[in-house]
Amino acid sequence: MRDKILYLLSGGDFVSGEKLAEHLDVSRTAIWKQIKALKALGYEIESIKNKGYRLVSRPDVPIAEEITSGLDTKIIGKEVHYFKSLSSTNVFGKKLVEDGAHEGAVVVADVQTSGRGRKDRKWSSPKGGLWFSVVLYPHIPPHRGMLVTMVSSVSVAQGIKEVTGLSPVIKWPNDLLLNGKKVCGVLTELDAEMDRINYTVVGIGINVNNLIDEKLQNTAISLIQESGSKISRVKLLKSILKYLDENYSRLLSGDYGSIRDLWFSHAKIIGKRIRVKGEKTVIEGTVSEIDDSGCLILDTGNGIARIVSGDVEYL
Ligand code: BT5
Repeated sequence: MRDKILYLLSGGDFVSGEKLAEHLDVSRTAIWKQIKALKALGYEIESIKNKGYRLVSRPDVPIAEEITSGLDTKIIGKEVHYFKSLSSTNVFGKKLVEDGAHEGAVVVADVQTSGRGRKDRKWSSPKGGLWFSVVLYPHIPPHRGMLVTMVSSVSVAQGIKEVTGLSPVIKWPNDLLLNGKKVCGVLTELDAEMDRINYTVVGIGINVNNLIDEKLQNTAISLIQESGSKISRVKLLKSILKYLDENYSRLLSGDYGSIRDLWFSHAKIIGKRIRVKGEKTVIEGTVSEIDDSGCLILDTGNGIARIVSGDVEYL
């Protein structure tokens, strides 16, 4: 009902309680209750006797009503679950999968109390950032799982560019950098059988208007630091979901080539000398290619190495 009320108030003029009640076929008291709930969520709504209600401003909080309004996507973001605080949006995303969530369901939290990176590393997730996960069921072979991360990173880069004008660079496999510092990390968790992926939960963490943890000041950056002004998290999330919808459709249709091309246009990695730290190995070399499963192809000087995962350091 709240989304309908917001829609009816979106013109910016006063709308009487009676008219709202009539449109929604509920009592005026029910409308008043919903207006109260909207105010509690941060909507500024003026109410004047005999005139009705007027929407003055909307909050920059990624609640379902804000994200789904006007979001013209086929798969992504039809279902949005917002929390003020959550342990981790990826953990909740996996619960949603167990409950049979629709593909494209989004979980977003203002704060994460146990945000995680890869290999259970800690992910700092204070207020002001954008911490969210998307549930996907890409029934592609498991060896192409990396493409889901690539599609997600590209979509975040496109969204950041559209909303802030900034151009982050993708660092293989899952980072987005601004001025050499990490502005976003992607954690793709998946469940697969031998020949196909059952589900993936893609967790995306973006430093937007949040303060950067003191320990991370040398390696991390936020969008507000780079752009000099506050960024709308609602606009940013909607933009990313729009691009993700487009790029994910490319993945489902098997258009791996165009995903690779898009990824390359945001990653300047070919010809770079790097060191990759794996679980037990460290390999150095020059990047000669990313194959169409998203793996790094390195010329080590002694031969060619194909890298499936690891942490990259530029030399
Ligand atoms: C990542 O891991 O970069 C994946 C981060 C994914 C976070 C999202 S938020 C929504 C969803 N819910 C979750 O619980 N997680 C996902 P990795 O490549 O392992 O990088 C982790 C490292 O990044 C840490 O060890 C820190 O050094 C650094 N780090 C932690 N918090 C950061 C932050 N806010 N900004 C930049 N760097 C950070």
